[in-house]
Amino acid sequence: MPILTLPTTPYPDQKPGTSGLRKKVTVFAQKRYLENFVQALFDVLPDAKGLTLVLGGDGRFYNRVAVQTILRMAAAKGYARVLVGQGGILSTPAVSAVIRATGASGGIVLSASHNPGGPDGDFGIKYNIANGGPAPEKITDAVFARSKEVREIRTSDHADISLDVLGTTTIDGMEVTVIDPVAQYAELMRKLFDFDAIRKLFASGFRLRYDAMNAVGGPYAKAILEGELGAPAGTVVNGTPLEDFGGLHPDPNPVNAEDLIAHMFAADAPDMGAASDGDADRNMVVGRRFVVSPSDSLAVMAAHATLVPGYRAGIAGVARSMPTSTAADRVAKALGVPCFETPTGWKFFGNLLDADKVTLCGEESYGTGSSHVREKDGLWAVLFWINLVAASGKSVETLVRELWTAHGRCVYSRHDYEAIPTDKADTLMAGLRAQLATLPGTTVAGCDIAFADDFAYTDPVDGNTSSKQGIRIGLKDGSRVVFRLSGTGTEGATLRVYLERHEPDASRHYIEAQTALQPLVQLADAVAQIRVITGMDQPSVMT
Ligand code: VG1
Ligand code: CO
Repeated sequence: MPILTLPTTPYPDQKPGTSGLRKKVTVFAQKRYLENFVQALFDVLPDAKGLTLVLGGDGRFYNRVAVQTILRMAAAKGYARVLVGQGGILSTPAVSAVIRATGASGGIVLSASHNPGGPDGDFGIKYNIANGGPAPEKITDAVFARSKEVREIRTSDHADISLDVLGTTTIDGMEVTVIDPVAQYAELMRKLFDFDAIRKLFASGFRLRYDAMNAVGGPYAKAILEGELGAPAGTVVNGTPLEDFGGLHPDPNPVNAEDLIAHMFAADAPDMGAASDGDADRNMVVGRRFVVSPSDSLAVMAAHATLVPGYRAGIAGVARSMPTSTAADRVAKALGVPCFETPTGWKFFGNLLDADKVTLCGEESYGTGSSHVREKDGLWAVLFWINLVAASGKSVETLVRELWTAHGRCVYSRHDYEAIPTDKADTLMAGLRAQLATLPGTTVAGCDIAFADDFAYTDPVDGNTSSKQGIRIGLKDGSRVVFRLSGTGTEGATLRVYLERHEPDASRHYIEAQTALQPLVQLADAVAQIRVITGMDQPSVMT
């Protein structure tokens, strides 16, 4: 079959955001929209002769079409081999695991992660490099630049291949191997966790409810929890990946996973609840009638890591994204290991992990992970927690309350204002930036401001800098408010306001977070004029 060169016209809007290029399916379905982006990527990457590419996605609408298109283009690029998940399915952490285990040169993840799916929903594409992690900004910037110039698509005219049967075929001399999406990942989990102890825990009657939100986490959770660890059938709910996630918003937080929360607060609640997102890299952990904040989750994992076989030797350090609470910093300090603060997005953790500066990483947005892959990993985090429960004999709630007793509670919440007209969101951020010099030393809404800045990061490994990563306002008592605009949304702009207050007084740990954070909410509105500029009285989502 010949390789074809097809003319194309560049699109101006193919700038990757926090995690790849995400757009409405209707945008991706435009003529050669996907092809242009993939061509821009392939133009930026070196010669593919002899190299292996990993390919898979979260199964959402358009996944299968995109897989076939990319296979044909990969053949034209000259890859020796593509490993594609059966049915076109691979979770984000599984792509990372497969790249690392097979020595592939990189991988393409087809997902818009936590964004809704279906014909009217979102689609996304992301490139991961040879370490298994998201491409750094140097690459994503180059791809964007190239996408504005791309005039030719190189592809094969080979017919679609079957994605449903395991085995190898070829497209124009390129081998395509359809792999079991779970096998390699499960192998890695067996190495990290005490499967025997977890089996005993389930055998003793421990009850878990894992809500895969009709997304890609289902097959992984079913195979490992029910298949290997003896969790009863039905432990994993919403476990079959659906093209539209059954209408669910596969973002595992108490608002979108309300059904799980209802079960966890019922009279006969299971011992532990968990959920993962569209591409299974996020996790929410819930105790019986007790919601765990993702920032606390990272801190608990760091504090008890040595209870888990894969981390028995201790952790080298911890990294968290800037808006994530400082709970992990406090644990790291007590352990005598460093804690790094990075911009939002997993791509900033890659260098720290590669250089062995950190072992555990986390974000406030329900993402936790470790050096086992170069992505956040939903099921891994859930297995980590189950392993902690098994090894300590303590409940999820007790593990978190002990963290608060030892280090104080970092009371935390994120308020999202969604679908703001972009010009208004820009006005709001510009207004904040204009006040940075004058805010320190003043008192606003009863809060004494110590500092105000726009977070900038210099990567300690390669020296690359990233600026304008979020406005921070810090108070004299250590509380802080952070403002940034989302880089994953596809409708207008989303303002994220992150609120954190440290409460050392144990008698006040029971105060509900939204109540305890009210003074900071007032401060945020006073400095950013959120209600005036957006016309919104309330956040769209509070987590
Ligand atoms: C959000 C989260 C961020 C996360 C990113 C990708 O980005 O805040 O912490 O890394 O999503 O997660 P933003 O720019 O919208 O705030 V995933 O699971 O959607 O790939
Ligand atoms: Co995700």
